[in-house]
Amino acid sequence: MSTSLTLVRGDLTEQTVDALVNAANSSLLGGGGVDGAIHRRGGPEILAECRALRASHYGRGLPTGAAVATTAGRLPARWVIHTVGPVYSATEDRSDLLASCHREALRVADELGARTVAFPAISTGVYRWPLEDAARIAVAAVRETETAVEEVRFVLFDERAYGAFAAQLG
Ligand code: AR6
Repeated sequence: MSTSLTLVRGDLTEQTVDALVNAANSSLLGGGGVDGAIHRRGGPEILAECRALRASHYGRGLPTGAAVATTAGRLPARWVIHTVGPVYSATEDRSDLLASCHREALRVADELGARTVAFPAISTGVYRWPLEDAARIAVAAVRETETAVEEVRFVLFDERAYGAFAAQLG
């Protein structure tokens, strides 16, 4: 089945979908940006599950490019899929790790049975990945992934990010 890729300009935490993807860090204990907004609006249940996952599986942290799911707490979604994007490097090619975030998030979505999944522009904030390049990698990774997810929605916070993703979907 083919997956439709859609774009929305707005706030990830307001999306009514089966699963929201969080641009987390390997501690799984929250942070700024999308991660901060998810924990703030989703409530303490999400952090409680993240702590339990750390204790049971990720004592050394969730590796970059990997993904894991928790409840979405009070958010209008069933699950949050946490993934850790790579910090941008001008000297080392880390694009496969960024692609892996998208592949792994969709693999976890398939395990959960999620049919609609919303992604932020992973690594383009605190982790400084140039938007146009990140958009190219993200869209290509989703297009190349075999998944039962019916809609992948990229949710972009501002006009520049929206434009970068729109150019890729063109
Ligand atoms: N909805 C949609 N997009 C958003 C939202 C939102 N509510 N808030 C920010 N963005 P970032 P990263 C955009 O920094 O670069 C955290 O501290 C933002 O404009 O959230 O992967 C984590 O704990 C940018 O385009 O994630 C990690 O430590 C994009 O989301 C670290 O930041 C991603 O920005 C991860 O950095």
